[in-house]
Parts: sequence; C-alpha cells; structure tokens
Amino acid sequence: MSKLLLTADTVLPISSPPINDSAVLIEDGVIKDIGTRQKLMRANDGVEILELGSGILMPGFINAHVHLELGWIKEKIGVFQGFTGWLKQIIRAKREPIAEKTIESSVKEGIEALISSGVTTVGEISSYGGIDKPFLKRSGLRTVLFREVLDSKDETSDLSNFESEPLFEERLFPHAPYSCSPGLLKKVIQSHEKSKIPLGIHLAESPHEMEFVRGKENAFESTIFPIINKKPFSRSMAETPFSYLDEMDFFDGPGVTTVHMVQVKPEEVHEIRNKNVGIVLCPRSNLFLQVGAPPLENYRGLERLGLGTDGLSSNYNLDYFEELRSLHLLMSLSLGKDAASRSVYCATLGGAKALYIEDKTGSIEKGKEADLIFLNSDNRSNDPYLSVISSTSKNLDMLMVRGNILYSRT
Ligand code: MCF
Ligand code: FE
Repeated sequence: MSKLLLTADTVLPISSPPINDSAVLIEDGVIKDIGTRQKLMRANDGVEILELGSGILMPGFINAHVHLELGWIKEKIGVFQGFTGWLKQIIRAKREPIAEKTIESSVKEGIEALISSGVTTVGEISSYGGIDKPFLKRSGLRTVLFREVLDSKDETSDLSNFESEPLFEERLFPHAPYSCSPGLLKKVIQSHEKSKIPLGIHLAESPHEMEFVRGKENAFESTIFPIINKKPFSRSMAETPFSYLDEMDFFDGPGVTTVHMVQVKPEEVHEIRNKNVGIVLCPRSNLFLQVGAPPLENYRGLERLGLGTDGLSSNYNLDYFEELRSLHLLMSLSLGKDAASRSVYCATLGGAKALYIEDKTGSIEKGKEADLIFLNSDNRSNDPYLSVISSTSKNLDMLMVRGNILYSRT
C-alpha cells in the first residue's frame, strides 16, 4: 500500500472552500483525506511527506475537447473568411496524403503541451482510426477518446466495441449535424442506447449551422457539399441545432457532451439542464473561427460546463492557462466578481461533469482519484482563484494523475 501526504499552504478542492495550511493524503492513487496540515500530520505519523510549500494544490485541469492529431494542419491554413472558409481549407488539407509519422509527432507534441499547462484529463477527438490511441495510453494522462464518425466514413466506422481501462475510455463522436445525416445519427443513437456509454458532438457552433437546421439557404450545402461530392440529405427542420437533435431523441440516452454551443437561445438552457447535457466551451476556437462567443450569462447555473482548447487547427496553441484566462475575460463581462471561481470550476469539476467522469476526477474529495497539480506562488494574487487564472506554465511545479507524478520541477 503506497501512502503519500502532500502539504501546501493552500488547497483548492473546488467542491468546497479553500483550506489554508493544508494537506491531502493519497493511498494507492486515491484521495483518502483532506484537511489542515496539523491534523493530517498528526494522524499519519511515519507516512512519506511531499512538502509542496507556498502555492496552490488543486485538481488538474480538464481539457475536455482537443484534436491532438491535427497539430500539423496549422501550417496548411491561410487566412479565411468565416467558418465554412476555414472548413474548406481543413477538408482540402485532410484530403492530401499525410505521413502517419507527422500525425504521431503532432500527438506527441500535443501531449507535452497539455502536461506542461497543467492538464490531467484530455477529451481527444480521434479521426484517423486510432493513431493517437497508443500515445495517449502511454502518456499517463486520463483520457476520454472520442471516435469521430461522419457520413464520409459511415461504412468504415465501428459503432460498437469500446475499450475501457482505469485511465482510458472510448466513446463515439458524431462530428456535427451538417456532416452526419439523420440515418447515421440514428445508428449512433441505437449504439448509445445499447452501450450506455456517453457520446460527444460538435453542436451549435456557427451561424451557418443555424441556417442549416432551419432549412434555409446555407454555406454548408452551397459551398462545402459540392467539394466533397455530397448530396444534400433530407431532414426535419428545427429552430436551433439543439432542438434539431432533441427532436431525434438524441439526448434521451445516458449523457451527451456537446462542444461549442455558441448558437443557443436562453430558453433552451432549461431543457439542456433537464436532459443532463454536458457543454464544453472552446472560447478561443470560437473567436478563431469567427463564429462569435458562447452565451455565458445564460449558462450561469449549469453544472456540466467544461472548457477545451480545441485543436491547433483552430487555436494558436494548446496552452490551457491561456484558454482559462480567455474564458475568465469573457465571463467577467456577465459574471463580474464571480467569473474567477466560475472559470476555474469549468476548468476542473465542470469539465469532469461535462464528460460524465466526476465520480473519478475534477475535485479534491475523499474517494476521488488523485489527479492533482501544484501551482507555486510566484505570481500570487490575494484571491486563490485569481492566482490560478494568472498562472502560466512557469508556475506549474508538480502534476500527478491517479497518484503518479508525470511532471515535477525538482
Ligand atoms: O471544433 C472545431 C470546429 N468544428 C468542427 N470540426 C473541427 C474542429 N477542429 C477540428 N475539426 C475537424 C473535425 O474533427 O475538422 C474536420 C473533422 O475531422 C472537418 S471534416 C468534416
Ligand atoms: Fe473540435
């Protein structure tokens, strides 16, 4: 039985208020106790101690949406006009032959970028039949691997057989309403009902998607479908992307993680909550792709609200600290002083809930697995949440997943 006592001058459990002069006891990768340093030291005499010192011990970040495999695409993308202008370039780039080694390098570099910015859990979109899989399994990171499904790959997609290991699980990810016909979505829903494994999908991202579900003239059908020789498919019309899927009973199974959710009406939030839907915000990607900003004021009370960087295909880097700062700035517009704790919540427990893995990770609570980071106090603010938000990779001194230290400065 391996026991370790971590001490730090502040512990930020997320699910409860910060504790000063505090300690966390870990046994076999699981959090066994949390409290003041004095109390835990007394109760655990003789246990190995890791004195982290001045700074914040907190749950590791959850990058709930990323495309590690697409790092190489960055240099293939030029200036573009609007979301479909970008999509055209992505489709062209993905069509060119690309060496497996290049994709592998992107994945490896991406994993390094995640770890050096405090990420302990990754929600990865896998679109090359699992090239990313062995690297993620070897990385020591907690991984939810979403297998991308879309019309152009319908025949070859495996909609069943999901691996599940303590740190690794597979799920399905129908790409988006405009790239998956109702027939394909139906097959995914059937698999979802049978497997009871949560799903993910890009949803309500661009204004074009709104036009698409409303059956109006839209840039997907006028400019994207012709490039890929795709015929417009018949579908029921809906007011919004969320209601388009809701009418197919897409959200009736056990958990759907929706990514982006920019084009969402205030009156839809009630149903989103009722159906237990998770949302992953990708604020920098949304700005990069010129689709707007998510309606954060409407998402105030949502618990299953996480944060992702998206891929290097739609962001300048995979630095999670930068993503968190961007979310904080946007949230400040509507939440004011509550933006600091709320954005750190999204980066941790909210992300775990958006991915339906909150029984394992996302907060420092007895019985959860020890996915932890320590941020030193070099640029400390007098509010611990603001200290986290103003941190950079330079402040990361230690990162562990399930009690295994993956990064340590000393
Ligand atoms: O999240 C962003 C924007 N929305 C949609 N797709 C992607 C994003 N980043 C990468 N993608 C990929 C997607 O996984 O672009 C390709 C897919 O492989 C588009 S092909 C329909
Ligand atoms: Fe994405």
